[in-house]
Amino acid sequence: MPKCACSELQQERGKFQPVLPSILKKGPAFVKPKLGKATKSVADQATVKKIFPNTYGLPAVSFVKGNNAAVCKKAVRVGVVLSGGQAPGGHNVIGGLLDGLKKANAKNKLFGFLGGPSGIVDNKFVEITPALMKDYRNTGGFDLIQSGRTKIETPEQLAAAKNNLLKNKMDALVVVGGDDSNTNACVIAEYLKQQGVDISVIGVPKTIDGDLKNEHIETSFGFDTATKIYAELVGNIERDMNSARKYWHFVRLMGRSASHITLEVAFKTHPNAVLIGEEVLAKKMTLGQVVNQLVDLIVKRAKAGKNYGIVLVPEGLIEFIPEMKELISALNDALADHEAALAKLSSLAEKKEFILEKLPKKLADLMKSLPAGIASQLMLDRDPHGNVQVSLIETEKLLVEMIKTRLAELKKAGKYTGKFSAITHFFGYEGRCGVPSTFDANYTYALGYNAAVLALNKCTGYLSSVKNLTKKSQDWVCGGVPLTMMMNIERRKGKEKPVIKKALVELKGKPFMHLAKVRAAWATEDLFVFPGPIQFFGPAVVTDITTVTLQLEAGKKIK
Ligand code: FBP
Repeated sequence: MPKCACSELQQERGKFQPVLPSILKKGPAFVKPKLGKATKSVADQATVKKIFPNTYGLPAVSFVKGNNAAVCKKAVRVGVVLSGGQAPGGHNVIGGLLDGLKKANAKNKLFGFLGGPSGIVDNKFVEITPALMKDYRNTGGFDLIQSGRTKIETPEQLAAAKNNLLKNKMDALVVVGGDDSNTNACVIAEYLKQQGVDISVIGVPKTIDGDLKNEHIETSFGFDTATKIYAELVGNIERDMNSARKYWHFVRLMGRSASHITLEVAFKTHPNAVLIGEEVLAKKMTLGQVVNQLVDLIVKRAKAGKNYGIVLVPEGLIEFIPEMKELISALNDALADHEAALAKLSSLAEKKEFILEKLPKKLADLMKSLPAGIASQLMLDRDPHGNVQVSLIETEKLLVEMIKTRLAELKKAGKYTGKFSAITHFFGYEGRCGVPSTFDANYTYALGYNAAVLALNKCTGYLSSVKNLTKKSQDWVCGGVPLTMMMNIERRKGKEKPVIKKALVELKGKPFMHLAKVRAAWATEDLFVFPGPIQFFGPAVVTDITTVTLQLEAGKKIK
């Protein structure tokens, strides 16, 4: 394993000791699980129960003080895997897990499966010792053991995973992932139970997208840091724009489906316009209507002498526009149904021609009306979980092209005299491996430590839950939430599948309602905020601040 080169900041940050919730502070011997009521899945209960007969309906678990020294007597071996997209704080999950295990029994061992879930199937792992962990504490990235998007689902993959876990005498597996990876964790937990194998599977809620949340998971880790990084960049652009006053900036922000990242970055920076995919869907807006809404703003600002502005666009926007959603869903099915035939065609152009013939005429016409680049991007391979790779679809460029055309029409009709010079940006990968904020450093450490406690208590099919997050980390509440509780049935790769339901932006939720109140003023009055970089040292008011989303959800008032 290569030793990483350390920057000055990393060396100083390495000394930071995350603050554990008080309940976990004395160690796993002093906390006992308290079981809540039996749970049910968020939807499609009968179907989910049938697919997960052994892990369905488990009670939620909370940890309370108590003597539980018995769980520390036998030395255990635990495997950990990082799954899916990177998110700041992954290394601290591993650090917390290691420290929780070692605190319980110095003979406990932690192993990291390499390269994501494929490492379990291929039996590639490394022991994570305190010495190895040392250089990775409080750092961004997943490079200690890397990540991957392999989905363990075929009978062969499941059997290989089981055999490798047994061969390595593992007592538990911790899967650090988003909604799809944790769905997969539940599939593995259920499979092991069905096979009579006594190995616990615990999930940890990771994703910068912020769409893995519910009453027990107030936020997924990484969201805090990633949105702070994007907000710094957006704030810098706003200041540049406000200095030069000659460009319109269109910034697409990551967040595959939900628009939480865009909403949070908007709260931190007050852009002139912010598109929220969930609102576009609820209002059943066409692409043309989305464009016209932006054109109206550009014309209005031009009349006030402002030929500049900034628009935030969620990367998942395209999937929320009803006509595009229908097209993408038909494309998903057609690509899955004709996989073999498509594999024989070599160029993307040939594949596109082939697929156009398989689509209903209305959708084929829509596809043909899109700029060639965008139509090709819609055809790209789905990820192993069946998701469209929206990070590769340049929606911001599509919007700019359509806006230019509309403004030219208005100019011809004498209804617009301004100048429109647009610059596009995409911020995604820039934020996924940043140095975790103090919030994420503490949160991820607590999630990992808590996962160790769940594993020692033989809980299986649970997601590590640490809540009460707007309070100081000492006051955070720890426990586990059953993975099946979050599931529903969705169509993936042309088939109905059980998956953890994504938490989208709620239009009746406090964060969106707040946006609805303030955005008209942001549109015209230039109330930009320049948040600057994440602070790791200094007054708590700048180092310990949590997201506006969390604060609003907790009922706090925001200016
Ligand atoms: P996870 O849900 O696995 O955390 O990943 C989310 C994400 O960062 C999205 O925001 C983005 O669309 C996608 O990953 C990009 O995927 P990839 O890393 O495969 O390019």
